[in-house]
Amino acid sequence: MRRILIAVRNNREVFADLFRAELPGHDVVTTEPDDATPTAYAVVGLPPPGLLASLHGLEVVLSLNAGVEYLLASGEVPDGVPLVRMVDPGLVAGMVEWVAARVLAWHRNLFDYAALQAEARWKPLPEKLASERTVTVLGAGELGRPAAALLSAIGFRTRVWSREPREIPGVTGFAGRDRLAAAVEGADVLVNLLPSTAATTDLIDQALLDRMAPGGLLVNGGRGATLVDRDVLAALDDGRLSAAALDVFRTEPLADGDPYWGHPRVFVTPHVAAISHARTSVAVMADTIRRHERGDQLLHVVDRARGY
Ligand code: NDP
Ligand code: OXD
Repeated sequence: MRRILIAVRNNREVFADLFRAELPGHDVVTTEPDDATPTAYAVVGLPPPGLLASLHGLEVVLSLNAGVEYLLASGEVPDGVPLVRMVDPGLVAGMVEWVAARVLAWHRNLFDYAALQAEARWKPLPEKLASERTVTVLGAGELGRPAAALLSAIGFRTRVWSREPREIPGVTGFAGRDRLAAAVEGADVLVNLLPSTAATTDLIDQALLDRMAPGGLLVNGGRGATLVDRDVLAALDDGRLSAAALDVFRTEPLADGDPYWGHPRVFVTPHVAAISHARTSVAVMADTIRRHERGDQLLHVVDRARGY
């Protein structure tokens, strides 16, 4: 009976019961028993330091998160043990909705109308068609691709940027660092859905923001480390950006007194753009365990050299 340790932060028993229903022949535990049985599978979100390193007999680490920079930085996933990141229909649906909600709210002036209502002002604002706006999505992965496809279906002129060329019907693709500026040139909206790696840290800086059309929207659903915060704030203050919708931050929770909190053109959500729903994510992780035990190739194994 192989052991599955559920070490997610919240709702451990809910996850454990779902795993027991999916994989009845396994020993599903929520704390590590003090015995000699190896822990074949660890299901983790952001595990406490030392937890992964303390386990023996690990065969696969299953991340509840799509982004695994924290696990990689911990250095605790043993060499040779696959780290499988979360790719789950619930996560995709959440991110696509959040990105579309933020882009449409800006496009249809809903942020401005909320501010006007607070002053009881009846003031129709100029409107544009979606087809008159360009949206660039940084990242064309599991989340970036469907987000770009939906924005394109709504009618936006849509571009994506990735490391390798990616084909998405109706979307213009750009690949490689030397095509980043071209991907962002003249964009009205810049959406970040990149993972946090050495190559993406501080990528969105003043020089890149200056490539956008004046008065645009920045949407960050990827990771906080990709933004140079002072450059974003400066662009908001001088009108180069008209708004920023931010879900992720360098420090989370966002510190009291952080300038993003009180900025009238910043719209904060507390890292909720896409959450891993227990039902859909356990189905995906149980499938990974079945694949492993059948000897099939695992899907969505993190490439540690690339960092995602
Ligand atoms: P994927 O690994 O599927 O996709 C990542 C994309 O980024 C790929 O298209 C990849 O290019 C591109 N990329 C990575 N590095 C570079 C680079 N240096 N230059 C250009 N392109 C690059 O990840 P997901 O789509 O599943 O998730 C993306 C991120 O979203 C996660 O890592 C996480 O940080 C964040 N996230 C945030 C959530 C939230 O609630 N706010 C929830 C879930 C995820 P290529 O296609 O060529 O490999
Ligand atoms: C993730 C996240 O990476 O929730 O899954 O940020």
